[in-house]
Amino acid sequence: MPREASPWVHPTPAVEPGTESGLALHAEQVRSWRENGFALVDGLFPAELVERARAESAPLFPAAGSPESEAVTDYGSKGIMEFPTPSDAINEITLHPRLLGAVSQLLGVRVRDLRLTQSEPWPKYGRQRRAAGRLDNQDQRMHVDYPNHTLTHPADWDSPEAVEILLYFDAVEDCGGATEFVPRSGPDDPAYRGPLVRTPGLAGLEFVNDRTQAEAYLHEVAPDIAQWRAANLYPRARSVQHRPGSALFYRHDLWHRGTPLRPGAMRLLQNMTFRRADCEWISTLHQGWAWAMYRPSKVMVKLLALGSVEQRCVLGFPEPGHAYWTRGSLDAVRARLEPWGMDMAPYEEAWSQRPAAPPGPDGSPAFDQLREENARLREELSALRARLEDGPRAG
Ligand SMILES: O=C(O)CCC(=O)C(=O)O
Ligand SMILES: [Fe+2]
Repeated sequence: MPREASPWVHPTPAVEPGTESGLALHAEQVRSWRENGFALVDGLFPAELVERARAESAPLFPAAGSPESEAVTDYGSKGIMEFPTPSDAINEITLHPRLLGAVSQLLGVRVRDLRLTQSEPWPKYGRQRRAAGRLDNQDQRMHVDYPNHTLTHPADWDSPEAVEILLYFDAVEDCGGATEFVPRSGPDDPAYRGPLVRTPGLAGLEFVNDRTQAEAYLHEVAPDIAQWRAANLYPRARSVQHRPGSALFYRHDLWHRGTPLRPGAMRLLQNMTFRRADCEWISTLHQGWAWAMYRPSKVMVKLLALGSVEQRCVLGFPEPGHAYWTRGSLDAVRARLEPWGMDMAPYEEAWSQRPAAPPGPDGSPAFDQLREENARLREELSALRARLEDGPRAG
């Protein structure tokens, strides 16, 4: 019996750029994310940027309908498009002030207190075969994303730690395969009464991605879980209606799944996650930003040097006024990054206005002060030496 399509959820427009409030999301979008677990938003990015991101990414992946595409059976870009990517547009989207602003609104923290942990465009294809069998992602089982993002379990619903995003580069009418999700109805929603472990891959259950095989497996080994999912998750699914540039803001604890694309179609989207700086148990999915600093393209060095203070913070760079900054580290980082255009002024300024260091426990001057005093004495000494050495020649 063919499955009935789930009811659609349509995107709502973001705040117009340049509006006085400077905010990116409307209050209702923030409320929906905080209470119902999702906000589906249009118009966050300029259309031109979204088009460019697609144009710069698509050629790096197998073409729609190609034999190679039949072998792409899971999430990801196989490393080739992990942030920082060869596509300027993908990188620009990742650190776009409107996106960072939206995430900061959702989590209720400053942009400086956000950290990027995932940014990667990846393709999905409407394939003839389910080449990966139980692990195939064409028709996914209902799942939550937290198991491979965090070492723990998402904190209580009202203390969200991270925002995950699917930014679509296609219209759902063209590619099919709408993402489905289960909106949380409120604090008493049985689907969201934790712990969220009634899913393959967790709590002793094997990992199975394919919906049919996952539910059959659960039916066999944990029939109560299969029944619970059949009653509480699948019937309540809603489908994401998207066009290029629509962004689904969701959470690591939102039930959702990918559904089969139209045969022969390709869908490209950019997956991103930002966590709160204090949630270290949420891992960075990629190799890490410093690892990319040696790339011949210098893409990472430039992003860091030419980015804003906020954008650098999102990559883990210490903010102005952070204890990392001392006379020594300011000079050293300047030496490393100024040749690439880095402006150290905000860091210098915060340092020059730093409060006096409190004395050590025994009343002795603090380490920082001693270091400064040492540096001053060293300078005096070398000036004296220079004068002594110059002396005889001058005289
Ligand atoms: O393909 C989709 O629409 C959703 C993908 C997804 O949820 C996942 O890969 O974890
Ligand atoms: Fe997912």
